[in-house]
Amino acid sequence: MGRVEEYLLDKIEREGALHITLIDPEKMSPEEAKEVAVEAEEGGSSAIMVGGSTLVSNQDLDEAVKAIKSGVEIPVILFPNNISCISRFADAIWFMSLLNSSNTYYLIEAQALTAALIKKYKLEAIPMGYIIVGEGCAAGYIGHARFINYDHPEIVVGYALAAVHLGMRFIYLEAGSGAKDPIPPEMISQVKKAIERPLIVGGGIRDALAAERAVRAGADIIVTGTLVEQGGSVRERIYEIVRNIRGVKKVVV
Ligand code: 1GP
Repeated sequence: MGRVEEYLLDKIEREGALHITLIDPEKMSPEEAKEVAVEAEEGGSSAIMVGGSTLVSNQDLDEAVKAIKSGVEIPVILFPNNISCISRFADAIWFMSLLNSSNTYYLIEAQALTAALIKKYKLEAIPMGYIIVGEGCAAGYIGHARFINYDHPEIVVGYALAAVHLGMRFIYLEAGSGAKDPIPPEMISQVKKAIERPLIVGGGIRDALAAERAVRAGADIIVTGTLVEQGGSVRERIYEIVRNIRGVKKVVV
């Protein structure tokens, strides 16, 4: 297990639940990305994820990661949507498979194409099973995700358990960036009950209350992206989320 994974697990153990800020280099300049990351760290985010559903420029990614790294101490983790989303300047990469994709490219082929480069760059690869649920937004469209309704947690539990049996160490329930409704607490609960793995939840979480609801249902890591693109004080909005989720008792029913 690598340094970033150990750091995340240790922090979950100590604090109960973590917040991670997602930065999409397509939506801001490297300087803006750095500013957001600095404020996110000050607000209490435990890491910065860098990626976006439509990101294609490796150069833009490199510039963003370098700028972010120059401003923060917390780890920078790549959140790749394709083979171009690898940067040698990051600390780690979610080595993820989109489990409910109908396209083998997103299941294993993109991973096979980038595995050697990740080794060459000595990037810490953190194995993660990624499941897109509900509307899925751009991520669902790009990733050819088979639609899973919010009313069918048992299907999502099946994917999550399969990921655990395959040895994946984190599970990510994704509603899609900008989703109207975040993943429902009942679904989070059922997945968390079935797996003894850290559970990441993201998509459509816009305020501290929604984040708290997800953590209460069993989420270990909350990811927000759109929140930092809305202007105003990033630091304050993230601080509110972090304050609300820290130490929340998880009631997995
Ligand atoms: C996307 O889950 C993340 O992968 C973030 O979603 O932009 O809706 O916060 P939002």
